[in-house]
Amino acid sequence: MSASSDQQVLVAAQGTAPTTHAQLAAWVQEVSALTQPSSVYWVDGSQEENDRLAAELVDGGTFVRLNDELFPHSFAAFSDPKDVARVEERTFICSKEEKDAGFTNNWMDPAEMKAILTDRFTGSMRGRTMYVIPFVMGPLDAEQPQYGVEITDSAYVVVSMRIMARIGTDVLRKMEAEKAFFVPALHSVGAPLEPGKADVPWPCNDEKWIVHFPEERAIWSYGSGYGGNALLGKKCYALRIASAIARDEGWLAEHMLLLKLTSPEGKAYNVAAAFPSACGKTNLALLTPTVEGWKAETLGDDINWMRIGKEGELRGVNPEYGLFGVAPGTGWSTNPNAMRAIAKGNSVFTNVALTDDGGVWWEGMTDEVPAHLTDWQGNDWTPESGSPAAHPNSRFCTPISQVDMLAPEYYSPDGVEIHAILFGGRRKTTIPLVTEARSWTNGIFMGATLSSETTAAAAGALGVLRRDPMAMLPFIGYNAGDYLNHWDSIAAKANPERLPKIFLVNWFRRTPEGGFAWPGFGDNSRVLKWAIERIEGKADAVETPIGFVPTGDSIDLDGLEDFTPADVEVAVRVDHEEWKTELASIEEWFAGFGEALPQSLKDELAGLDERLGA
Ligand code: GTP
Ligand code: SPV
Ligand code: MN
Repeated sequence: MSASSDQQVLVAAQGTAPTTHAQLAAWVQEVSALTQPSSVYWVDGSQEENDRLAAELVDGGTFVRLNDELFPHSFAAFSDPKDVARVEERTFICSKEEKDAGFTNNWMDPAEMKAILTDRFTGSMRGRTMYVIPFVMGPLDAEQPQYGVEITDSAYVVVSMRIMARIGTDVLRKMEAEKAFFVPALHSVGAPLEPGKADVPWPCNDEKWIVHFPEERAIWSYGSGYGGNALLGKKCYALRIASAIARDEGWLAEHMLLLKLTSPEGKAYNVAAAFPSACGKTNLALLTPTVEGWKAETLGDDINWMRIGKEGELRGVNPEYGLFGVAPGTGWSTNPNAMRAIAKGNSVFTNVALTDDGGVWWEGMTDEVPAHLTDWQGNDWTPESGSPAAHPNSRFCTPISQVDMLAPEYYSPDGVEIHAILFGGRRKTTIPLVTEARSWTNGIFMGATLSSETTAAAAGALGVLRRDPMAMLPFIGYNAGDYLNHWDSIAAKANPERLPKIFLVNWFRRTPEGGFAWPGFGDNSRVLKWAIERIEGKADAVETPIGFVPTGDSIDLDGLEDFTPADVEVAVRVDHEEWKTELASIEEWFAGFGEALPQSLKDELAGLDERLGA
């Protein structure tokens, strides 16, 4: 029997008509013929199914079941040490024309790429189950639900996708009823199991391909089981493919957290903030304000889809369903809200350390370091070991519904009006704690020139300074010049009175002595308070060549020990020499865009040059 007729039998055997959606049925058929799994399974998204898959993952050695009293219904997984983060060098945008991918993306001709991938996917699921996961990014009752279907040969991906996105039969039925378009997202770990061969806990392939076809709205991911490489609803769909859809339809898909703040007077403000990977989004999204009388509520921690509302206001929706947060640095003192969400259970931890009583630990979780652990690579670990117990990009994957401070508007398909946008990066020098943009266009300039030192969230060197426009460098699914033009076009569609104010922030600046110039975490509420008081026209600021920075005493330092207005002045200082160097670096970055750079940003650069003077 040929592989394809073999597969027809399999699909039929799993329920005579698993779907009435003709394109979906055809695609599943085609993929199973190509990848030749031993069975095809349609994911229903139920708790029973999840428990069964988790039990299988425990039996297979992928999952360690955690102590139920410490972390109910929770599991730890440990990846292959070569599969621990997103792989930007192996990430491709395969538009028909190279110029549509632009100079910031890897590109290959779609037909050439399909030929390579077809070869890799041929038989890639042999000996494994092929799971079909119907999902939707954003609420299912949205005006136009954004559907996807991930096909994967990894049960770890199924269990994780159930936390990160709305999945299963409800989604499938609505998709069928609407005969809706869906993004086909194909994933294989690229490790076929030969008959009689034992599986490994974390199958993957040394060769990885994370490939997007923006015109077709399709995703093919091969060789990795980790995070953004494998949970295709997240970065691949909700950012890369969605950004291309958003450009065509006049909206924005952004790498942003969403936070609702209520002032002591009871006025609510929604803040969106774009920081590169591992630069503080989840922490700010789950902030406990240290400043009196202010309330914070979470709307989203990683992705924000923004549209222009009926009154010309900018509105944001979080398309995700869970948190996929950096574990190290998340602790009871820095982020108790995340810790409380995690403690409710129903979580998957990847590459953290195990405690002797069946719990998990990572650097920064508790002030006290356990005397003994099993590190993420399975070795005995003590504080003397000299290596981190948890991988720096280890993650917790937890339902967002478990966040106590979740704003009720999270569930609203219309989202919330955005009142302020922050752009921020990890910079030891130059960039002040906070700077208010001179105008909307000046704010876009801040976003377009955003820069940050690289982190463990992507494979490659750490601490290397790079430009990361709107924190989207690895996630723009098309030409970055077109992306900046798209941002530039938003104002014309919006009500100018309702455009958010834009701020540039840097929680990571150092003092001349080498310590952090700002305490960060919950105290970032003090910076947010200043930003909102700027919107309200209440707080003081100093005009500088780069924008408006707080005066030393305009930041509320009440209750903050050992931190004075003079320290604020250090944190917000605009150093002329540093900015001359920065200007040269921005000129170099802009030169890469050539003619694609919007005129408005050329004008902003010229204005900055002039204001900085000699
Ligand atoms: P991704 O999930 O990769 O997109 O990361 P993220 O932007 O959500 O970053 P996250 O909030 O997880 O923070 C990453 C790291 O930065 C953690 O180790 C935090 O402890 C640290 N961090 C976050 N906020 C602050 C801050 O205000 N000050 C300092 N010094 N460190 C911070
Ligand atoms: C990021 O790197 O920005 C993340 C983690 O949020 S991942 O899902 O792996 O992309
Ligand atoms: Mn992220």
